[in-house]
Amino acid sequence: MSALAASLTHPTELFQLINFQFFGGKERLFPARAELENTPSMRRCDYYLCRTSRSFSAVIRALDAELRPAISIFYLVLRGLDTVEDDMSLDKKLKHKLLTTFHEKLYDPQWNFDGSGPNEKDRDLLVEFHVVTQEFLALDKKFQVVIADICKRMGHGMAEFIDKTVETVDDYNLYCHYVAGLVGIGLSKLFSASGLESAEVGVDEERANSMGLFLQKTNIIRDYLEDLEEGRTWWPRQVWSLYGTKLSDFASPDCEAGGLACLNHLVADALQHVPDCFVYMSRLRTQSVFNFCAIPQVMAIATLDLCYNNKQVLKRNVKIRKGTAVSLMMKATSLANVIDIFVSYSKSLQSQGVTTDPTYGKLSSTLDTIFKRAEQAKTMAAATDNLRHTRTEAQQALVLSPSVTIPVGIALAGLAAYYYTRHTQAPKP
Ligand code: D61
Ligand code: MG
Repeated sequence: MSALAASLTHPTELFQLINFQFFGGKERLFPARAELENTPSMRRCDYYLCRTSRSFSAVIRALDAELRPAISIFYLVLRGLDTVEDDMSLDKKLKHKLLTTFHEKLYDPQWNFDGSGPNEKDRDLLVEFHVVTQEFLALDKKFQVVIADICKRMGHGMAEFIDKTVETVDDYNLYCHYVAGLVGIGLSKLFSASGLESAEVGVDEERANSMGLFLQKTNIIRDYLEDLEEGRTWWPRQVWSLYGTKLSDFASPDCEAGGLACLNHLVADALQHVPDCFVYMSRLRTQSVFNFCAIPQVMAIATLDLCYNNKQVLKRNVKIRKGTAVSLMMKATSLANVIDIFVSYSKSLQSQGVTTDPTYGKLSSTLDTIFKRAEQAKTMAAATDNLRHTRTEAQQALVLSPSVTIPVGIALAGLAAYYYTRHTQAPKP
């Protein structure tokens, strides 16, 4: 209800929110797939997927059958790994050992871990991790090798940063590569391996990496205060030292000007990944995969626009309205629409641009590049948007939609009754 209240001043959002929540908008965008959760451990994994991710569970669950189990397990494996990384109560040596050997645990269906701190929100995922490994071992080998390889590389990368702070912009890019770029790379290889996307998607690691960096940098920018309070920081010193003497100073009102300039610097930096994201998304040919990739991206550009030059970021958690999120999700189902969303937020950023910021030039030129690439992507969209295939519409109509299942059910029952009476009739004399 508070979400509805927050959108009261935005009538179109309010309309979208009500449509989404009460008039089947959610089910149309995230169709309930024929139940794939046919083992107790897969049902448990689905429970953990929904519980550990508000933002990714809906798009993952709407994926086609070829990908849904592999990507659910990929998510849970990395969420488990991230729970180890994020736990500041763990002994550092143990943490290092766990992170670097986590990929081996995937082949041990008995392995669990109950040593996470009591306040770790996903500690019970590790306590019951055998449900994840059991389902991991049930996946096709071609998926297992991708997941285990990414888990190994991410774990080693996270271990590298246990004692290392993010000093340079190179460190920042490297850390984001480990925790999110590798997710993009792994996902792309899973897409290609499933046959739902071309080989090209899985081979171009640079574009896949950018998809992850754009999402992770947006999180890091937005979570400034939350991370600071938890005693860790991902804003690179090379950037923040241009604007202040201590990163935590930005939270105090006297250092607000420096804090905002630093924030704007990081927003301009994150926007550099957008052209790669356009190229990446323009290659996707399967509707459910497109939605899965595009929805987080449009949330990220909306979040960057909200964060830009916004002192609230330095003082409390900021979040886009639920109504905005729902409107964006509903729209982000074609490349043309996704590009429009990016252009619209880029114009907003352009109009807010602080001309006195040292990075104003950088922001402007990055936005200009985005506008140019958006033009090119739109011509691409005109040719490809209607080629994308929605595997499930036909299947779903047959399997799930009551408007089909009820009449089909009645017809089948009638047919059965007809054959029954014919074949059980007494033979004619
Ligand atoms: C297309 C679609 C989705 C994509 C993508 C391309 C490329 C990359 C990503 C998703 C990953 C984006 C990560 C952004 C959110 N950041 C985090 O969750 C941080 O942890 C990073 C390490 C664990 C990554 C787990 C993950 C996330 C999303 C997935 C996935 C795995 C697998 C499949 C699909 C989506 C962050 O977490 C903070 C938190 O707990 O809230 C942190 O610790 O910094
Ligand atoms: Mg983490």
